[in-house]
Amino acid sequence: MEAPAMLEELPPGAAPGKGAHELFGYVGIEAVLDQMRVKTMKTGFEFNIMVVGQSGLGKSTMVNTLFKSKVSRKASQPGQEERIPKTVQLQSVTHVIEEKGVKMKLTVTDTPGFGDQINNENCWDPIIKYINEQYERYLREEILITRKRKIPDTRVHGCVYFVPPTGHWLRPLDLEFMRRLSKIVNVVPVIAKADTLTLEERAEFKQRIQQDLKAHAISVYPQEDFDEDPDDRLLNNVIREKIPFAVVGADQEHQVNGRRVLGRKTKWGIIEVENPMHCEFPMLRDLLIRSHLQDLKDITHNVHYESYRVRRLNESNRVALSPANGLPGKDEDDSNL
Ligand SMILES: Nc1nc2c(ncn2[C@@H]2O[C@H](COP(=O)(O)OP(=O)(O)OP(=O)(O)O)[C@@H](O)[C@H]2O)c(=O)[nH]1
Ligand SMILES: [Mg+2]
Repeated sequence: MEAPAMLEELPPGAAPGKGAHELFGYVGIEAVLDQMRVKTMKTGFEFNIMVVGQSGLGKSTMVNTLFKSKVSRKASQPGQEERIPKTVQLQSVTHVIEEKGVKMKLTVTDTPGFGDQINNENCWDPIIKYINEQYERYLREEILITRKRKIPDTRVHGCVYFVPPTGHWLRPLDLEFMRRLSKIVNVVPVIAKADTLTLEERAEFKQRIQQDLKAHAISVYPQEDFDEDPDDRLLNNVIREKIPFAVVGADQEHQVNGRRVLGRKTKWGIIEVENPMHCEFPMLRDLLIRSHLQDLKDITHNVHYESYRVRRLNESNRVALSPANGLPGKDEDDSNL
């Protein structure tokens, strides 16, 4: 009740802003930051990643790498060999990670690799269907008259796309796949199995991929259009130069100079996945989990989900107005994506 009383004390015509501070004295608005912090700590937050790419590029290994690396500090037994089977269906792994009282529910969705068939037409369909299904789920909760206070969020905030380490250009299949994905989700491309390329090959391949993406107008994360201010642009420009990250995945731990490291043991040494001198997995993890987590969530909600929502609601309106109404099948809207 105090706020309106204070407003009434404003002299008529007094402009808020310049003189407002002296007029009200110290208000202490920054206390809201503490409130937001406490609230986030209580409720926690959800973050969902998906890995996509041709068969055998190390997607499942990368999911394990992510969970076994310092993200969750879930240690594995050294020398324990578990073969990762070929992924045959979409499956999600969830871990609740707690750090300094903040809880994060991290879900990584592993997808079956494509490219095994002679005809790879429409191999993106199951992935695109899954992404849209999560938007649909959220939308259905959101339009309920009695909404949940917190709608469970299964929407994919970041989609890591694995590019085969050919060292040439992007294949038409990868271009088409990423083109379709980038319209509905944040795509973070990576060069898979980067240990198979020399440092020069990596750098050259990276440049070619960047040129290819530009030439085909495929906008991967962080998208230039969504930079919020010049500072943001500066930071994201640095990241854009480094994308796609050349990553190596491993889920085995080894002893190196008395330290336990996650890496791939070869005849000529151990490739440490968490060592920035060896590969760019740490950059990928930092981008996803640390520096850009909230931004990935914001773009998913404000851009990708929003365009899905608008499209769906327009569609429903059209159907409701047309004489032969009846809601469209859920899959029908996937065709144009
Ligand atoms: N050299 C190298 N091999 C890797 C790397 N990551 C995974 N592998 C190996 O590649 C093989 C396939 O790995 P998976 O993780 O099963 O590949 P996937 O992409 O999940 O395969 P699908 O489930 O068939 O799509 C395994 O033998 C892994 O050990 C890597 O970064 N470098
Ligand atoms: Mg797999």
